[in-house]
Amino acid sequence: MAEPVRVLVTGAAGQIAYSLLYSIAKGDVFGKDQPIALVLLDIAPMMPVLEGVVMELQDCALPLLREVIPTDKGEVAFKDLDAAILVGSMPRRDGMERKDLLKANVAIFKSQGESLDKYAKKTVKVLVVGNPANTNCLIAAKSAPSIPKENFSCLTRLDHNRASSQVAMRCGISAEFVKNVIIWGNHSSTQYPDVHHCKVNKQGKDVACFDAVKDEAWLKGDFISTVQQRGAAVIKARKLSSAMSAAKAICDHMRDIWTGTQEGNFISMGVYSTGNSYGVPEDLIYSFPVTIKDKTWKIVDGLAINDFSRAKMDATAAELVEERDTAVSFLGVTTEPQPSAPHLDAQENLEARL
Ligand code: NAX
Repeated sequence: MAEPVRVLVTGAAGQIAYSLLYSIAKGDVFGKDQPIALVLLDIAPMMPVLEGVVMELQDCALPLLREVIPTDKGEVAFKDLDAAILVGSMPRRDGMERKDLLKANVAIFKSQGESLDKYAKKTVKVLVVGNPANTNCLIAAKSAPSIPKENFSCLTRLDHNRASSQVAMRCGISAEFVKNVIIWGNHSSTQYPDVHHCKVNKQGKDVACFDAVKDEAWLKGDFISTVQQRGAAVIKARKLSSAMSAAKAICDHMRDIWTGTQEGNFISMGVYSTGNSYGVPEDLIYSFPVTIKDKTWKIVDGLAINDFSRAKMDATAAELVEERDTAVSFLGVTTEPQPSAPHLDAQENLEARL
């Protein structure tokens, strides 16, 4: 059997991790024959809760799970990592300004980026989930200069899956028959779910999404707002943010990095923009359509972009530029992150969580 892959999950005592860890530990992400060492990072006050999570993982008696390492220390958590899934972040507290939230997260992701730089393998693949995911990812990447920026990505796969599923339900088919939706931009309500290149497989034949759905007004209206607002709708209904679907999307994202995308399919993820694709400004983590081979992503270039799409792609880019500029201004002046209070009332976090 192969050597174990060493995988870090941060925010490991939280609700997404509770859905995520079982799937990783049983082989859904890194392969059914790939042993795993799981490193679980959370903040010091959460160590007793994390102990319970460790007990449950042990009680699953999973053949691939070789080791579980709970910790609140960066030098333990980031050591020799093959993969890092950064879920934990500062949630919005009552009365907290957006700027203060960003500042607290810059402090967390700067420090985690520095730890990656210092302790992880240079080949480590880093997936940022904690919100604001795109900007947190950029800050982590900037703080780890010895690791290629291409090794960093942020999660927009949940938005991608939401979009595929909306189209599938509209056509009365399974989501596996919908491919190549695109999420452009920020994992926020300015994201642009785009179906202009999406194909729906009907009776064995690929049909353009607009022809399969036959409702342009819906595709250009309610479909987009439903996907953009889906996180808020889940919070309203569940009084907690998406966790099961977020965990599934994290698995899809990391599995595709590890094993590649299928021929002819692309998926969405937030990756580093060099300014050379689709007129998106450089130095942003922006969600693009990508294919993945040999653990390396490539933006799908050359897709036609109409005026409708252009305006929406630019709007979400503008939001990211502003967020980046504010975050970068905090880089030199960040204070130590305070321990966050997890499991806050969901409504308080509404704006920060999608
Ligand atoms: P929870 O509040 O249940 O758990 C978060 C955990 O992170 C807590 O145990 C907390 O103690 C820990 N934590 C906080 N600061 C930390 C630090 N500096 N180092 C290590 N651990 C730390 O939140 P949960 O529902 O699990 O959501 C986690 C994050 O995912 C949130 O930021 C949320 O907004 C974000 N999401 C991102 C999504 C995406 O598509 N990109 C979708 C789902 C989710 O909303």
